[in-house]
Amino acid sequence: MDVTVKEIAEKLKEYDNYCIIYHIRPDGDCVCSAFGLCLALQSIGKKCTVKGQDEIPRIHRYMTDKVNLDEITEPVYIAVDSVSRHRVGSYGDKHFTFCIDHHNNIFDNVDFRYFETDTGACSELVYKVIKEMGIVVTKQIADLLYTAIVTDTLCFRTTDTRVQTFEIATELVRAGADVYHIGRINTFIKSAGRMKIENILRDSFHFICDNKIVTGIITLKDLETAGVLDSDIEGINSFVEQIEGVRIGITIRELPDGRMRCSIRSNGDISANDICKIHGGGGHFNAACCELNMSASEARKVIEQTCKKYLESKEC
Ligand SMILES: [Mn+2]
Repeated sequence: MDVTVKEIAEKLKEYDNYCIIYHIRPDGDCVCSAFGLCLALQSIGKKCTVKGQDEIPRIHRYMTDKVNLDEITEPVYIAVDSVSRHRVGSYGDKHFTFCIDHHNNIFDNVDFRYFETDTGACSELVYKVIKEMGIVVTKQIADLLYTAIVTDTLCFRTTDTRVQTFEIATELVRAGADVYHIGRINTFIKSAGRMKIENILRDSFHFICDNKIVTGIITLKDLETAGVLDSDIEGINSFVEQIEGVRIGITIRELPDGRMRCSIRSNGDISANDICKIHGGGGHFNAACCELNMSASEARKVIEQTCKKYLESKEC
C-alpha cells in the first residue's frame, strides 16, 4: 500500500534488520540514497546492509567503501530509486517490505510504498524520511544524499529540479556536504576514456526530422575501444541534449546480453515516458528508457520510427 513520509518513518522504526537494494546498472542516486539511508538506520541501532545486482560505480566508492555494512541473515528488504521489480534485477524475487522512489512507480507486492514523482532525486525522499524519523544528518550522510541530487538532476538543471530540491540541498550543505568536490568530480572532471567514448558517440549521431530527432549508439566494443566500463559513464545519456534544436535525443547502448537499451531525453511537452511506454519501458516525463531485443542498427530504425510518429502527432 502507498504510505506517506510520516507513515513510512513510523514503520521503519518497527523492524531491526534491513537490506537496502539499489537498482541494476546503478547510478549516483540509487547508490547514494541506499548508503545514506543505511547510515541513518544504523545510527538508531538498526542492523543494515546495502546490496545490488551490479557493482557500485568507481566514482562513488570513496564514500561507500567507508560504510560498515552489517551481516544479516533474514533482512527486511527496502528498494530505493527503483521504478519496478524488474529494476532490482536478481533481487526481484525477494519480498519487499518497503519501497522509496521518485518515478511513476509500478513496483508490485510492496507492503509500504512511499513515492513522489517529479522530484529531482530519490535522495530527497530519503532525506525527508530520515528527518521524519528524527535522525541527525551527519556530514557522511549529507555527502551521499547531496551526490545523489547532483548526479540525478545533472547539477540542478533537470525539469524535475524543484524548490524542494534546492531546499534539501541547502540543508545538506548546512550538514557539511562538500559542494566543491562533489560538483567537480560528478559534473566537470572527465577521464580520458570518457572523452573518447563521447567522441565515439558523437561520430555515431544520425539526425532525422529536420534535426529534431537524433540517435547515437554505444556498443560494447566501443566501451572496450575507449577503455571505460559501462558503470563509468554515468550521465552519457544526456549528451544528446546538448545539441541545439533537438527535441528527442536517443542514446542506444548495447547491453551485455546483446539487447539494446534506448535512453530517451526529450524537452518541452514531448514525453519520453510516453514514447518508451510504446516499447514496454518508462521513467520520467523528459527522461525514460526502453529495451529492444535486436541489433543496434535495427533498434535505431525502430526507435526513429516511433519517435517520428510521436513528434508528428504532436506537431500536427
Ligand atoms: Mn533517481
